[in-house]
Amino acid sequence: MTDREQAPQSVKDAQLASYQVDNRGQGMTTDQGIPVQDTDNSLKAGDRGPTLLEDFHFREKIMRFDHERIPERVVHARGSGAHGYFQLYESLAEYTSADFLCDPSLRTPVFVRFSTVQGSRGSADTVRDVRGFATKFYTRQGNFDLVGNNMPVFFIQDAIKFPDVIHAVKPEPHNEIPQAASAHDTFWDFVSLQPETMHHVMWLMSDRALPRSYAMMQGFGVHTFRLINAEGRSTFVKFHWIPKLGTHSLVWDEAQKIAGKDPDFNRRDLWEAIESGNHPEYELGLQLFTEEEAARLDFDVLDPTKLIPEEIIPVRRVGKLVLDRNPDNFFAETEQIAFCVQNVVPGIGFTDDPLLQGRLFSYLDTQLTRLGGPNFAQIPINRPVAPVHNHQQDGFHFDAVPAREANYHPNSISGNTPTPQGDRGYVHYPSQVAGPKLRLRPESFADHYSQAAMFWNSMSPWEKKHIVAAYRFELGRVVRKEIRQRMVEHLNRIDNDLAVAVAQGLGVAAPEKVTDNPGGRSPALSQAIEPKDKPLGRKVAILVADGVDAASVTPLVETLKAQGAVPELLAPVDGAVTAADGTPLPVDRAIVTVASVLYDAVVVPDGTAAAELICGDGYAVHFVAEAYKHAKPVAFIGAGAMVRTAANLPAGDAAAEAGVLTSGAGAPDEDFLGQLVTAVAAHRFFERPVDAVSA
Ligand code: HDE
Repeated sequence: MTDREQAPQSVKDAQLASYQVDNRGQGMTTDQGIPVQDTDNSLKAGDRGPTLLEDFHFREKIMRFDHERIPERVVHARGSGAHGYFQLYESLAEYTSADFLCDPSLRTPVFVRFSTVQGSRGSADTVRDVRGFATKFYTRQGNFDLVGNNMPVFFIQDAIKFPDVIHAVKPEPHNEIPQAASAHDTFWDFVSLQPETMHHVMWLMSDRALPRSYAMMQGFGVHTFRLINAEGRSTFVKFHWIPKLGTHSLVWDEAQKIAGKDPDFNRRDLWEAIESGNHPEYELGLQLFTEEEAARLDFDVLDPTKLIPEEIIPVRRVGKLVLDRNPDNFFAETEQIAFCVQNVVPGIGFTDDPLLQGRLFSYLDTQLTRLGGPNFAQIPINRPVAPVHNHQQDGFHFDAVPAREANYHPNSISGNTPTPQGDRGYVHYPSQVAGPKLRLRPESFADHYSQAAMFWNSMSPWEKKHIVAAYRFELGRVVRKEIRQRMVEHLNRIDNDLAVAVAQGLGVAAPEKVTDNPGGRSPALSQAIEPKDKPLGRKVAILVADGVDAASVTPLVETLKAQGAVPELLAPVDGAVTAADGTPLPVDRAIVTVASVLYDAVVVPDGTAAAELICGDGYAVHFVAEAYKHAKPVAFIGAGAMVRTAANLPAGDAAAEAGVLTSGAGAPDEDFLGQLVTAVAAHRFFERPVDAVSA
C-alpha cells in the first residue's frame, strides 16, 4: 500500500487526534487549569456547616453536569456510529469529476451513523422502524454527506408533509405513548389518509424493518441525484449500499423480546464486530441512467415513493466502504456529527425531487438548535479534511482563530483573498427551470399502488406471511375501527389476497376484489435470494453443563470460529463446567444473563449428565424451543438430543426438521460440522411449522 492510499484517512485521524485529551495518568484540574485539591467534599463552613459559594470547583463541576444534554435529533435520535474508509474500484471520470470517485488509489475517510427514526435517544434498537444509514465522506474537495435509509423509498412525496408524518408516528401528543413504535392510531390514521405512503409502509411491514445487524442491512440514497463530469454532462444516479454479509432480518417476536433483553442489540453488535476485527463492509452500488432513460420509465424518477427495479437499470458496484474503528467518545463523535444533505462536492448534484429540495433546507437548520449555533462545522467530527477559508465569523462556539485583517470581499488589504475559485469551485448543474408558481402534486406522482403491489408480488411465501402478520399486529393495536377499515380498503387496491388476510386477523369485513393487482415483480427485492453461503458474524450458543463431553465441544468451537462465526459457551452458572473427563471448560456466560433471541443458532453437545441437567433447567429448555420457533438452526450431539425431546420440537416431516441437525455420540465428524456451518449460514428455516411451538 502506498503512502498516498493511506494519506487521507490518516489526515482525518490526525485531525481528530489533535483534539483528543488523554486524562490517564494526569493530575486533576478545573476547566481553567487550576489544580484540584479534593473532588469528594464541597467546601463548607465547619465540618457540618453550609456549602460556601466560594467553592469554584463545586460550582463549575455542577454547572457542567447541569448542561451535559443537548437536544436529541428530532428524528433518528437513537444511533450508533463508526469510522472507516471508502475506496473506489475503478475511475468514474466518465460520469463525475468528484475526486474521490475518480481516483481508485484514494482512501477517503468516512464516518457512518446508523439509526432508528421514531424513538428517543434511549429507545431500543430492534423496534419495527426504518433505519438511517448516513455517511460523511471527508474528501479532499470537502465533505460529501450521503444521508440515506435502509429502504429505497420514502413515506411522502413533498417535504412539506414531513412534520405531519413524523408527528403521526412519534408518541401521541396527549400521553406520549407509545415509544418507538408505529402501532398506534395517529400513525395509521395519517397513513390511511395519505395513500402516497402505501409503498413505504409495505417495506415497513416487511422484515426489512427488523435488521439482524447494521452489517447485514442495505442502504439507499432514496432520491435521484446527479453525477456531473468534467465536461458538465449530467447522469442521473441512485445510490445503494450493499452489505458484504447479505441482508438479514430478525423475526418480530424475537425483535420485541430483544428490546427488553438487550436494547443495545444492534449497537453492541456493531461495536463488538469492529473490536474483534470483523469490520463491516459494504459495496457502493450505482444505478446510472440518462434523462432519456428516465423519461421511458412508467413513473417519475423525481418521486421518492418509487424505486427503479434493478432488473430495468442494473446496480453497478463501484467501490467499498469498510468500518474499521469505533469512536473514542460517543458524544463527541456519534452525537455531535451533523449530517447535511446539502453537503455535496463538485461532480455530484441535486435534482428537483421535492423531498430532496426540502431536505436541503432542513438539515442545516436543525443543527443550529441541536448543536447550539452556526459554528457546528468546527466541531472536530464535522471538520472537513479539505482546508476551509472564507469570511464567515463569530457566533457561539467560534473555535477558529483567524489571523487576518480583511474579513470581507473584495479587499485589497489581504491581497483580495480568500478568492472565489470560479470553475474550480462548486458549479450547480444548470438545469432548465420554467413554469408558473403552483402548490400542486405533478400528475406523474399520482399512482400510489403499483409499486406497493410490486413489492408484495416480489416477496417469497414466508416474507408475505411476515408482512400479513405485521399489518395484523400494527392495525390490531389501532383502537379506532374506522382507521383499520380504511387501511384494509387501501390494501385491497394493492392486492385482494393481502387485504383479505389482514382483514381476517383484525375482525373487520373482508373486502371484495375491486381491481386487479396493479404491480409487476422485481425479484431483487426479496431477501429470499440473498447470499447465504457464509456464517460470518453469526452468534452460536453452545449449551453446556457439568458432565458435558469436551470432545464434542472443541471441534464445534474451532470450526465455527474458523468460519467467522462467534460461538459462545453458556452454562447454568458462570465460571467453568467440569467436563465428563474431569477437565474444566471455561464458560462465556451464565445462560440466565442471555436468551436465545441474542443468538443465531444453538447447539447442545454430547454428555448424558450435562443433557440431564439442561433438561431439568426450564430456562435452558425454553432457550432451545424458542430458537426453533424463531426458525434458527438447532443442533444436538449424542445425548444432547434429550433436550430436543424435552423442548418438544415438531418432527416427522422435512419442513419440521429443516435446520434441525443431529449427530452421533462423541466428537462430531466433518460431515456434521459442514452441515452445521451451512445451516448457520442459511440463517433461518421459515418452512418450519412454528406457530404451534410454545416458547
Ligand atoms: Fe431526514 N432528517 N428528513 N430523511 N434523516 C434528519 O437532521 C428531514 C429523510 C435521515 O445520523 C434531521 O441532523 C426532512 C429521507 C437520516 O445524524 C432533520 C425530510 C431520508 C438522518 C431531518 C427528511 C432521511 C436524518 C434530524 C423530508 C433518507 C439521521 C436531525 C423532506 C433518504 C442523520 C438531523 C444522523 C435526520 C429532516 C426525510 C434520512 C430534522 C425535512 C427521505 C439517516 O433535519
